[in-house]
Amino acid sequence: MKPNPPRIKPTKTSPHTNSTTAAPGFLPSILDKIPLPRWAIYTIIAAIILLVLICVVCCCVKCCCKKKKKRKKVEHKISMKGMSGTTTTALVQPGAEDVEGGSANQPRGKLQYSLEFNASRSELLVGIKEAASLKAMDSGGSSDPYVKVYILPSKTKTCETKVFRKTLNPAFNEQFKYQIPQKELVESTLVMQVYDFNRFSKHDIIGEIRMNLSTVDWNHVIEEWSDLSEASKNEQEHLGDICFSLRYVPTSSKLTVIILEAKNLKKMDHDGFSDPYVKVQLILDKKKWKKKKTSVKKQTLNPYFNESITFEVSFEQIQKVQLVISVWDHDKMTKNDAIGKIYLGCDATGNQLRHWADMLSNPRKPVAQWHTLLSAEQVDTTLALKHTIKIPFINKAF
Ligand SMILES: *[C@@H]1O[C@H](CO)[C@@H](O)[C@H](O)[C@H]1NC(C)=O
Ligand SMILES: *[C@@H]1O[C@H](CO)[C@@H](O)[C@H](O)[C@H]1NC(C)=O
Ligand SMILES: *[C@@H]1O[C@H](CO)[C@@H](O)[C@H](O)[C@H]1NC(C)=O
Ligand SMILES: [Ca+2]
Ligand SMILES: [Ca+2]
Repeated sequence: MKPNPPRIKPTKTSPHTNSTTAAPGFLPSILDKIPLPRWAIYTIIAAIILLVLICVVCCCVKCCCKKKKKRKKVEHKISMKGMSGTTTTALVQPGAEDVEGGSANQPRGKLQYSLEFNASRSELLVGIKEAASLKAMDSGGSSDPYVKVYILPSKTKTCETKVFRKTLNPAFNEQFKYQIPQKELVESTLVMQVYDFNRFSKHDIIGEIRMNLSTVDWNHVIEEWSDLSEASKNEQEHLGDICFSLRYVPTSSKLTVIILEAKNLKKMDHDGFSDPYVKVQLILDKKKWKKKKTSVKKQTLNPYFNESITFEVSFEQIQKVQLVISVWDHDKMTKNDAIGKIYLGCDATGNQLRHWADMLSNPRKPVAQWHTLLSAEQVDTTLALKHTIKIPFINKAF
């Protein structure tokens, strides 16, 4: 059955719908038939238009807010009680390296690895063989790949291969050993992440492989190629920010670091907090030289320190020294965990280099700045690479 042709319904329906659907020519005659004064009808029409307008505006505002949220986070970081107004990210100088990392489903390359489990020794051997057709992360059309390996959920031991400079097909050929009982093994996930090393900025993740170890047949040695997939975002976590001031007095050879405060530190303990303290260390001629610590602040992710640490550093030494600042979680029973780390010095980069340079160009004046913490492994890798000329194996514990 065909539906009735659309018609303007007679006066039975409310005057609202009538007045808005009527054709302009009929408008005056229809208005005359409605038992309401003209001004009342116009008011009703105006009210309807206003309502529609408000709805449209509301929808627009909602859409915009979603987009702005991301930006707000960044703005928050920058305005963070910033002492000198400089940004806190380490990505200050993208320079030649660190091209923006493309779309999600672009191929990232593949990785060849091997797995072997010896149940009687509770020993898992993870071999990182080689990678092929890796995605280029640097502007020269290349990457500086290395592989990071760890096992979830424990994540007690993170292993890394050497960095291979400027290649998309590195042959790593390294093997890592994990002590893990079979019972735990089958409840674990193995994560292999390929990173692009950057001297001047944060290391980019090229891609990763996640393996559910409960599904692996351990009767054979496994050796295979797998495509890298996009890294899951939730693990590239925020470690926290730290604010400190630097002051150098050349005439008295005094370098003073005032650890002011830290913010949004990563939770390290089961109670949802950390017990942070800050370690300040100087490296000179590739050796650990001097070291001091702040006190421990109990159960907080936003500790306020305001503690001053002074080192004697001659004017000649200040040109060569590296200042390593790390935030740690104090634990009574177990080993203290590193939350994050950064280093400054004439060979530092980005935000860190700028802070150091500001200090040197303003002798006797304290210069304060916020910094975003990087992972300890990442900073150690960078420092190790700088040191490879003399010390091939760097001690990861510092
Ligand atoms: C596991 O380790 C034990 C002790 O070293 C060794 O005798 C055994 O052959 C190993 N098993 C496998 C499957 O490699
Ligand atoms: C691993 O696979 C097993 C069996 O398919 C499943 O029960 C378990 O939830 C998976 N674990 C993870 C972490 O995905
Ligand atoms: C930080 O410490 C200095 C010196 O100990 C002190 O003079 C200053 O008042 C402290 N600042 C705050 C905000 O507590
Ligand atoms: Ca690079
Ligand atoms: Ca703790």
